[in-house]
Amino acid sequence: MMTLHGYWRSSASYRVRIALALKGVEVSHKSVDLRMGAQRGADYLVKNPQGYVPVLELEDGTMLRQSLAIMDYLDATFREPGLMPGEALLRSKILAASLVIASDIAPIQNSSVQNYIRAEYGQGDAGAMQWAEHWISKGFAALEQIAGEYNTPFLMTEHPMLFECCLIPQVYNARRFGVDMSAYPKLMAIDAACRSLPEFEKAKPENQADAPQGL
Ligand SMILES: N[C@@H](CCC(=O)N[C@@H](CS)C(=O)NCC(=O)O)C(=O)O
Repeated sequence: MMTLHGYWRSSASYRVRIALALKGVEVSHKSVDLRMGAQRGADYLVKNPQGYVPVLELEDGTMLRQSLAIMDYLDATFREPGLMPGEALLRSKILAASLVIASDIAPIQNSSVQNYIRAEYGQGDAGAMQWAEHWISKGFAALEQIAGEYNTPFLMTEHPMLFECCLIPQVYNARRFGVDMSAYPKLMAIDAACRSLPEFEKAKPENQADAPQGL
């Protein structure tokens, strides 16, 4: 069985959990306690020299890193249901929307960036929250406009795909950082459609074994 090295509240781990659940692939879960700095331990850096979760460890011990690359591997290995459409134009559009989150929003609002802002600029929690809120809102405004061009239950399709694997964890973060989600009704409709599915329920942070009890 493959092992997912992740953390309950990590949005990049959450993306991969959704992809696994959509494909019905069971893995063993190994928690890397980010609060305790386990990602910087020598035993973990062997798995991922970047010191990030998630890592998907294959049965032969190969370590796959980067959530989008892991989802690409899963999509190529367990083909149904597909996370990406076959048609080139739609494929490019879904990848572009996914990258708004994975490349342009998440990396500048993740916890290590926030910790750096707190430590280096003395802005405290309020400053770090405001920073995250700003960049999430900017990206969501663009995605809301894109979503407005389609009349589908998910961003551009009848079924959840790569984009939804990225969106739902980002919405989870947005709520934590106090983003006013009422400004994004199309994104909220996609969020609601995803939340009604058992695969998304299974992948939720609060349903993970390493989440604190009583969330
Ligand atoms: N681009 C990477 C980002 C991974 C990432 O930022 N992981 C965060 C949790 S969501 C992490 O491990 N942070 C630990 C740290 O910064 O020390 C991916 O998509 O896998």
